[in-house]
Amino acid sequence: MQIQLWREILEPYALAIEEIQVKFNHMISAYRRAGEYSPIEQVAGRVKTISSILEKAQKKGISMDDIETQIEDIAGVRIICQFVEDIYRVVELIKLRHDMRVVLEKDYISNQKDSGYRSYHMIVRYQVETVKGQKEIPVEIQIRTLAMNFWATVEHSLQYKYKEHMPERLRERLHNSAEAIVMLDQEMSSVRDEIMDAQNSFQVKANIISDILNNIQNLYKLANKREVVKIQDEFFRIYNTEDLEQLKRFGRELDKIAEGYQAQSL
Ligand code: 0O2
Repeated sequence: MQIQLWREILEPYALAIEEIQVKFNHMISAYRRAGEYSPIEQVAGRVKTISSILEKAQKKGISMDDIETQIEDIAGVRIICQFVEDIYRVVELIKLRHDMRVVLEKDYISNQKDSGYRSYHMIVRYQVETVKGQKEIPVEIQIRTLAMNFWATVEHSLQYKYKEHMPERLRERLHNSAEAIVMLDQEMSSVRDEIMDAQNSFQVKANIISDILNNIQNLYKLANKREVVKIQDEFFRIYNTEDLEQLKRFGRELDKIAEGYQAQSL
């Protein structure tokens, strides 16, 4: 890695991260639009700063020329899930993809690190198209629960502050809190089905309401205004009953009415 060119060298890494984030975010929206539970809750990405790249290279005794081949987390994507079960589902989904090739997996959930760190890591190789041609980029994907992420974020900042000199009492507290996080994840998993049901019906309701409102808005352009106002009043009446089945029926009937008007307008 030529240090004076580091901005240029890191560009394809930034591109890889942007593309991968778009793809995972699209996956979240696709699940939600279909009224299904998304195993991915959030996605974030970053290119390692040049100072952390140099620090890691120095720590691991990697020469400047070998940085690009030896440091595999220059591009990093973090996937946050609600439940531990979702992490393994995401791992399988990634393995099925044709646009990223998994070259390494580290399961720090089954094999918790001594620090207490838990997360599932994958190194994938991802191809980008740059103005200079194609380039295959290694990307580290860290998959963890919201609870694991909370712990790792706090611990990471303390590590940054103390380096190798973390006070023993603090280290012990972090160990204890890591155990509490394991328990929290287990507790949440035990009510996973119930939480997923609640979230699904929330999403289904949101999708139905959005479809109904779209139809009503379109009908304002196509149908008699008095008739649309009547439909709208009926929608508010059903909405206030909080009866999802009635709302679904109303949505289906409105679809037919909207289709009828659309056919007439052609
Ligand atoms: P940053 O700032 O997040 O990029 P290592 O030899 O342990 O330094 P290795 O072998 O390259 O790292 O891979 P490993 O162990 O899978 O860890 C890579 C990344 O996982 C780290 O990147 C952290 O992001 C995260 N990680 C690993 N162990 C811990 C831990 O004990 N606590 C926290 N909070 N995060 C951890 P970087 O480069 O260390 O840091």
